Amino acid sequence: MLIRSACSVSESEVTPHEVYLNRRQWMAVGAALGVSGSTWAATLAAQRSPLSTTETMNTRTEVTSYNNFYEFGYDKTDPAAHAHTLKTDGWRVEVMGHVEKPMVFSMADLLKLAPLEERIYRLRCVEGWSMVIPWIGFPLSALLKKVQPTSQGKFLEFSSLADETMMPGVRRGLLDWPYREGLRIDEAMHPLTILAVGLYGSTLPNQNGAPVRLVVPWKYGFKSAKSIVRIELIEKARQTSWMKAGPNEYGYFANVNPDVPHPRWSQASERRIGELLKRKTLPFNGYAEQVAGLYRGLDLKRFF
Ligand SMILES: Nc1nc2c(c(=O)[nH]1)N[C@H]1C(S)=C(S)[C@@H](COP(=O)(O)O)O[C@H]1N2
Ligand SMILES: [Mo]
Repeated sequence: MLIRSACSVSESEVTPHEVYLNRRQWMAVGAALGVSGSTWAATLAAQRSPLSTTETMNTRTEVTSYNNFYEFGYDKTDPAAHAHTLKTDGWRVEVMGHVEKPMVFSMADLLKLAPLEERIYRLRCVEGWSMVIPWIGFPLSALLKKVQPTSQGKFLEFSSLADETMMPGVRRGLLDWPYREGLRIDEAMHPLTILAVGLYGSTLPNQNGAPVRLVVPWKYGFKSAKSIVRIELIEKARQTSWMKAGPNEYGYFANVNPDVPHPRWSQASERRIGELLKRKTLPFNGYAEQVAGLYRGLDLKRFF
């Protein structure tokens, strides 16, 4: 049995908001990603999406020092300590399988798909903690529109980089590598689902999944694969790395659900990093209004 839990829903702030960096800083960000200044200039108008939560954000230090990234070790502090060995220059993301137009995207190609937005989302880890993170990204649907899934492209499989020369956790075999995750096509097309390339107005720190990672805010954090190198459109869902690691503990959907306990702990509440008292976990992490319809008729206790 699995679980899911949620944080809280909130009304969006519609006021446009300029991301924090000045032009010179954005140019430096672009150079770090190997993207031309003009591509980044186009992102200067990046605004806060109305799909953002208005809850208080976690600090940049919290967001970048308490992480799960098993390729760099088990402990929450391992990614910040060890992910500096990850090299992201010349990064490519291959999109293939049941698509009309298989493509290999550079970071510059990805940034041309859609304007970048700031999306402040709750992230609820299956371990019982949560954070509020200001991501910079764009809807995954923009990439899918480009490659055009065929009628057989019913699910997506995401693969993270698995390079043992840069990733000590891969050498140690902590999971079945590469880290693999999956979404149903309608989940992938949902406007809340983004590919993130930054946070707090800057490119993604390595420990948060540089240079590009998935963010699916109504699902447990483990669904949001980091440092993605491949997206395959497939006809039947495949087992994910976490399903292989614990078939009774981690389901394919992994929707946050306070009513479905993890076999070893409740998912009814969560600790927001930086707070002492626990909060109630909300169904679909507080995004039920937007996403519950995707699962109409599905027994979420069985399909956790
Ligand atoms: N490739 C990869 N992606 C991953 C993980 C991982 O170990 N490897 N951990 C997941 C888990 S369990 C969580 S909670 C989130 C954490 O994201 P954050 O560290 O940016 O907050 O990343 C997810 N993505
Ligand atoms: Mo997690």
